[in-house]
Order: sequence, then structure tokens, then C-alpha cells
Amino acid sequence: MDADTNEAIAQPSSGQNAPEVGGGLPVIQYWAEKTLSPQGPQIWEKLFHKSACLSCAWGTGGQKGGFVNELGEGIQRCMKSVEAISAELMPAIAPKIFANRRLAELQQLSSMEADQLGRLSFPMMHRAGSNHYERISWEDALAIAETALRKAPDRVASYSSGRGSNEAAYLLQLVLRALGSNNLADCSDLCHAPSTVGLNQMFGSATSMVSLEGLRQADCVVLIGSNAPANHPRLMNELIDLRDRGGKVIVINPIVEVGLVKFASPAYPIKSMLAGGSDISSLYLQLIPGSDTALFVGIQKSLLEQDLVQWEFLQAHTENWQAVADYARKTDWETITQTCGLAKAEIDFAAQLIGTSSAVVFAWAMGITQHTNGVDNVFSIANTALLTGNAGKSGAGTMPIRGHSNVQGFGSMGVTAHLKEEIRQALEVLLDKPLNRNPGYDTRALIDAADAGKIDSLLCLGGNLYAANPDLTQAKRALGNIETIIYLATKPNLGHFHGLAKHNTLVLPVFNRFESPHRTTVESGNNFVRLNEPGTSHLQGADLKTEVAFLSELAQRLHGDRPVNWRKLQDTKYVRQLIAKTIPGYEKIGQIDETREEFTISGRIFHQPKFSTPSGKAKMFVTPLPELSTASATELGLTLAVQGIPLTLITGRSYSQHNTVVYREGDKYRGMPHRNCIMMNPVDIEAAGLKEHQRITVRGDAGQLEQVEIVGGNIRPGSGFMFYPEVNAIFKAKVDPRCGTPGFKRVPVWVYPAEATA
Ligand SMILES: Nc1nc2c(c(=O)[nH]1)N[C@H]1C(S)=C(S)[C@@H](COP(=O)(O)OP(=O)(O)OC[C@H]3O[C@@H](n4cnc5c(=O)[nH]c(N)nc54)[C@H](O)[C@@H]3O)O[C@H]1N2
Ligand SMILES: Nc1nc2c(c(=O)[nH]1)N[C@H]1C(S)=C(S)[C@@H](COP(=O)(O)OP(=O)(O)OC[C@H]3O[C@@H](n4cnc5c(=O)[nH]c(N)nc54)[C@H](O)[C@@H]3O)O[C@H]1N2
Ligand code: SF4
Ligand SMILES: [Mo]
Repeated sequence: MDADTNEAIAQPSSGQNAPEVGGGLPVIQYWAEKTLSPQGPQIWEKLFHKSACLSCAWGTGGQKGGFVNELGEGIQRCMKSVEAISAELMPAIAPKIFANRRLAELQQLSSMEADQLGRLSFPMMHRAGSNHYERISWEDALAIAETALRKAPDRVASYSSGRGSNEAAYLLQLVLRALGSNNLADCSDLCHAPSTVGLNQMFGSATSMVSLEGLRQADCVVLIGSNAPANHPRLMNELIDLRDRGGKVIVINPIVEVGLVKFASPAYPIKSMLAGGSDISSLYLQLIPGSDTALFVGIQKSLLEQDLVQWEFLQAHTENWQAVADYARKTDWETITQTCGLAKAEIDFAAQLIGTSSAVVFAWAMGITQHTNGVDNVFSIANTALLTGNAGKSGAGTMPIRGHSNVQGFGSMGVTAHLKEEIRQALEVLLDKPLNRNPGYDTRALIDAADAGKIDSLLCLGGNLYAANPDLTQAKRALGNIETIIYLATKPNLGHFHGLAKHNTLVLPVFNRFESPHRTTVESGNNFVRLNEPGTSHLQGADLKTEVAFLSELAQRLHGDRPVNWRKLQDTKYVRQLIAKTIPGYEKIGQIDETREEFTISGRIFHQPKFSTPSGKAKMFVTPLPELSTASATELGLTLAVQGIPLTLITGRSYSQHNTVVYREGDKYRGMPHRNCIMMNPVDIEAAGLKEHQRITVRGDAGQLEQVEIVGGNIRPGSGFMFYPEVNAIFKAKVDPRCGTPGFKRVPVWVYPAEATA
């Protein structure tokens, strides 16, 4: 087999009207539409503002201007950042909207309609029994928040989403820990927690070990479970460059995403756009969802058979390699190929490409982590990297592709239910008292605890805890058991209307990154710390606060002036000094106000195979193959007579949404015209006696969606794909117990014609 024969599999992706290339003209049209609109001048101003892009963790922008990456190269902004900026530049929501519209009306809004109401511009509160949100003062908001946070510490919790600053994140955890609560749930629990847990155990460091510079030295990239053309678009330029210099890209994904086959990058007008797009995948492995561990064990077995294992490296720099090699040896090919649905020839070819390349980067996103065996998936990838000596050298290694623009910074700042011992000790010195050692609630545990009536007060720093979770009925019920919920947010979302507390729900408006009046920092997925300069808001006369101001005022009310001078922390410079003292690798942030020097966090990028474990060696783990099954009709509450088929549903993002926030209907690149679609393989459509564009019912273990339109696409047979957050209404999702991350990418459902009796 060679790369050319595989191109038969990698036929352009999805529905009938889908383009044959990712990126391309639609991107330029969108730029033009937005930047030439009346909002255009403001968008340009924010694009040039010295702050990091709001959208993904690739981390474009910062001190050297909004278009610059960490290597100082310009013209590095993608359309997604325009989309995010434009959403933030909407006018303020008129107070009469909340005065006139009853809650029941607001609850009818879709995610897109909620976002399009505009920007939040004054503090407001919903009291139990009322039909409206009413305006309140910041003084009242702070007083209510103070009373709420004075409840028993184990009944107080926070949730956060990774758009805020490092300074806000640091304060959030310090306020809660000073109270004695470890209940710091974070969106990363639903996202890359398996990477954090897995990589920490293997390498003693939880983030990417590859820098952008390192990525440029690779001659092979294995891109697993990532739809980078939509969610990390600038990574595509790196893949185009890699192919240009003769490198290989192996894509592993149950859906043939068009932009992963061919991508026309506006950053390369001549070599890519005019040429009709650049080839991305050299080999496309369209495996069964949830079977990545089986594929990687197969690759390991093939490496052994082809004599491509780096034994000296294993002996010198790793532990437990014998057990991993033995497991691959003894697992038979039939089990491997049946579990992942790929031919041995495909697996052999992938192993050959990896084993004969000189520097391989293994990069992954949600297709790997959002499974009940997410940690094993991560282990199996990292085991493969180690077997081939691709860790701890330039141009090679493991690279989780992080989500929100500062989600990694939140983790570094200690916003986690599982605090690193090193940070705990430093915080104990700072707070001059021992900290609670009980494990805190991660996001799913928080929802379950609230459902069981164990939470009184919840502080949400951004995000949409309600809609990001599976089983929206449970999420709503659980949040409804909490006495007080405080949402700090820039825009309204479904959570503010459906995720109401038992007594008081506060929605408090904050400045976003490019308009905050003080300097802040964020951390990219490549471990690079960005400095954001102060900015201004277009919202005239709005009553906003910064997240840092709110948190430090609240802390001052709760904790007084000792041992930390909380009031002084209103100036973010002093927060940075505390970060420098207590967060490993962040020492340089203490001088950043003087030097303005952005920096790579120390101790994270491994140029030598000397890792941050106690022995300095990487620890390998045996990864059992998953046992994959589908649900029976009766398990989903259907009668045996139902005329339908079971599918494994992948839930994820459309091209035009940011997590729970939908910007535009549909997904051009997958040929899905609106939100209520399911992508299915034509083979399954036919086998089930269905037709393309037919409206069907999709049933999960927590409910069903009706009138869902079938769109044919190049998706692995037996699987379907639908958009979140809407689909979160219909399933419960089990978690990987090691990290609490739900199996969003392998949801058991049945699909059947609307008229079939259930
Ligand atoms: N524009 C935009 N950018 C974003 C976001 C956004 O919503 N919009 N969200 C941000 C956040 S928080 C995150 S976490 C990231 C998400 O970025 P991604 O992880 O790229 O997003 P997903 O839509 O979850 O899709 C993941 C891909 O995994 C594939 N996949 C599904 N199941 C499997 C499997 O079992 N195995 C393998 N190998 N692949 C599988 C899917 O087909 C899909 O292509 O993006 C960040 N950036
Ligand atoms: N089925 C399914 N469910 C999923 C996923 C999936 O792939 N499938 N993905 C999961 C993943 S990876 C993630 S990360 C979660 C995302 O979950 P969250 O992070 O909780 O959700 P977002 O939709 O990103 O939150 C958007 C809201 O953040 C607020 N916001 C934006 N900017 C700021 C700011 O600067 N400050 C403050 N205070 N607020 C701000 C706005 O009010 C906006 O409405 O969803 C998870 N849920
Ligand atoms: S790749 Fe990510 S960080 Fe860079 S401009 Fe696009 S959305 Fe922003
Ligand atoms: Mo995420």
C-alpha cells in the first residue's frame, strides 16, 4: 500500500453540496463580509489590538500585535478570530428586552438567538418565582455573592471556561481554596482532562512537549481526532508547510473531513488558494469511533513485526516498556482489525511511515479524549511515540491540541479539582494555613452532587455549564437545586435561561480580553505566555466590571486583608507577582510588566529524553483494547418492533460555532444545511430503508430529537454525527472514571423513521 492508493478512501467528504476543499473562498468571503460591514473598522481595530485571539488555544496575537504568532511571524489570524470578535462587538442588549420578555420566552430561544441578543451590560438577577430577570447594582450582587460563598466550604463550588485571564483564574482558585473548597470544576473536565491525567502520569508534565518551532522540524505529523480546519485553522498552515518539505501527515478520524484531505489556506494565496488547495493527508485512517487504542496497539504490533522499535531508547529512557511490548505482541491481529475496522495493510503502512520518519509529532483533540477510555487512548498514542523514540527530542513528541484560548492557563493557575502537590504547598505558604485535602468535584461530579442536593452556591466564571453537559434534563434539575448561582459572562447563553438556581440567579457582565482596562496574560496550547494590553469597550455607558475586580472585591469581603492583601490584587500586576511565586514554570511572569517579554513556560518542552517524573524516565502503561458495542432498542426504551438501526453517534462542533455558542446555521464543509441534521453513511441509510433528506427520530438514553434530516457523508459506517449542544438533550454519557470526561464521541442511539412506533 502507498499514500496514493489510500486517496481512494479519502474522497472528499460529506453531503451533496459540500465543497471539495477545506478553507478556500468561503473563508475570504466571510472576512470580506465582516470586515467591510459597518462593524468593519471596529473589527480591524480589535484584530490589531495587542492581545491574544479569543477563540482557540493556538494562541495567535499578543504583545507584538494581533496577527503575530510566537515566532514573530505576521498574518496569522484566521476567520474564527473574526467570528469571535464580531460576536463580542454586538451592541448592548436593551434593558427593555429583559423587562418585556418573560423568562418563558427567553427559554424558547435557540443558542444562536440567545447570543444574538447582544452584549450583557448591567448586572441582573432572577429570583425564584419571578418571570423576569431584573436589574440590580454591583453592590447588591457582591453582597449576595458574599452571603452565598459563606456557606459550608464543601457545599460551595465554581465552574469556569477557558476564556478569562490567568489573573482571573488564579484569583478564582485562591478565593475558593482560602474558603476551604476544592470544588473547582472547569470546562477542561469535559475536554482534555484525559490528556492532563495521562501525560502527567507518563511524563510528569501534562501539556504539549512540542513547541511551534519543534513542530517545524517534524517530518511526520499524526493528527488524531481533530477537525483542525474548523477548530484550529492556523495549524493547517503548519501541515501545508510540512507536506511542502516532503513530510507526511497521517490523519486518524472516523469522518473524512474535507479540510483534512485538501485545504486552501488564505495565508498562502498562490501556492494554496490559486492551486485549488494543498494536499494535507498522506494517509487517512477512517477507523470506528472509540477504537483508537486498538489502532495504536496495532501500530505497536506492526512496529515490532517490522523491526522498527527503538529498543535502546526504551531501555535508557522509559519504564514498563516490556509490558507494553508484550501486550502488543500477544494481542492478535484479528481482534485489533475487528475492533478498529481497519485492514492490517493500512495499520502496517501507518507503522512504516511512523517508524521510518526521523521526527514524528502526535497531535490529538476531542476524538481521542471524549471517550470512556480517553486516558487509555492518550497512553496508547504516547506509548507509540516512545516505542519509536519520538519523545524528548526536537521535532517530535506528544501534542494535545487544546481548546479554549486560555483553558491551559486555567489548569496551570490551579483551577482544577485535583491540585498538584507542589502548588498546594506553595499556596499553603501564601495563605498561611493548611489547605483542604479532600478531592473536589470535577464538572460531572459537580452536576451529580448538585443533583443530590449537596451544593448551595456556585460561581461560574464564564462558560455554559448547563448546555455543555450531557443530559440537559439532569443539568437543569441539578442547577435548580443550588440556592445561588452567579454567572459572570460577556454574552447571554442558554445556561442563563435554563440553568436557574433554586433562589437567586445572578448574571453579571464582564469585560472581554481586548477591552479589559488592565493588562492580563493567557497561556497557549504551545506553552507560550501571552501579554494582553489594556483596551476599551465599544459599550457606551455600560455597567461592566473586570473579572479580576469582581473576584478581588468578593475576596476582600470574605477574607479581609490578611494574609493576602486582596484589595491590592485589583491591580493585576500584583496577581502576577503571586503567580510567579507559586506556579511552577511561571517565574518570568513576575517581571513581565517591566520587560513586556512573552515567554515559553519552563520545564514543559522536552528537547532531551529526560522527563519530569521522579526517575526522569517516561512511564509506559498497558492499554487494554476497548470492547465496543451498540445499544439494543430496548435499552433505549424502544420496542423490539421498531424499524430502525443502532448507530454510534459522534457529537461535536459545526464549522460555525464556538462550543455551545452557535454563530451560523449549518456546516458548509460537511454539507449539513441546518442544526437538526444527522450525517450518516449512504450504506447505513440504505440498509435501514431510509433516504437522504428524510426526517427521522434519533433516540438516546435520555430522550429523542424529532424531524432530524439525514445527510449522507463520508463517515464510518455504523456511525452518525450530530451537533452539540442541541444533541446533549438526548443522552446521559458515561465518563472515564480516571478523569471524569464523558464519552461524547461514542453515544449509543437508534435512528428510525418518524412514523415508526417507538
Ligand atoms: N471555531 C471553533 N474553534 C474551536 C472551538 C469551537 O467550538 N469552534 N472549540 C474549542 C474547544 S473548547 C475545543 S476542545 C476544540 C475542539 O476541537 P476538535 O477536537 O477538533 O472538535 P470536535 O468537533 O469535537 O471534533 C473532533 C474530531 O474528532 C473526530 N472523532 C470523533 N470520534 C473520534 C474517534 O473515536 N477517534 C478519532 N480518531 N476521531 C474521532 C470527529 O470526526 C472530529 O473530526 O476546538 C477549540 N476551537
Ligand atoms: N456533546 C458534546 N458536549 C460537549 C462537547 C462535545 O464535543 N460534545 N465539548 C465539550 C468541551 S470540549 C467543552 S470545552 C465544553 C465547553 O463548555 P463551556 O466552556 O462551558 O462553554 P462555552 O460555550 O465555551 O461558553 C460560552 C460562554 O462563555 C461566556 N464568555 C465568553 N467570553 C467570556 C469572558 O471573557 N469572560 C467570561 N466571564 N465569560 C465569557 C459567554 O457568556 C458565552 O456564552 O463543552 C463540552 N460539551
Ligand atoms: S488559529 Fe486559533 S488562535 Fe489562531 S487566529 Fe485562529 S482561532 Fe485564533
Ligand atoms: Mo474544549
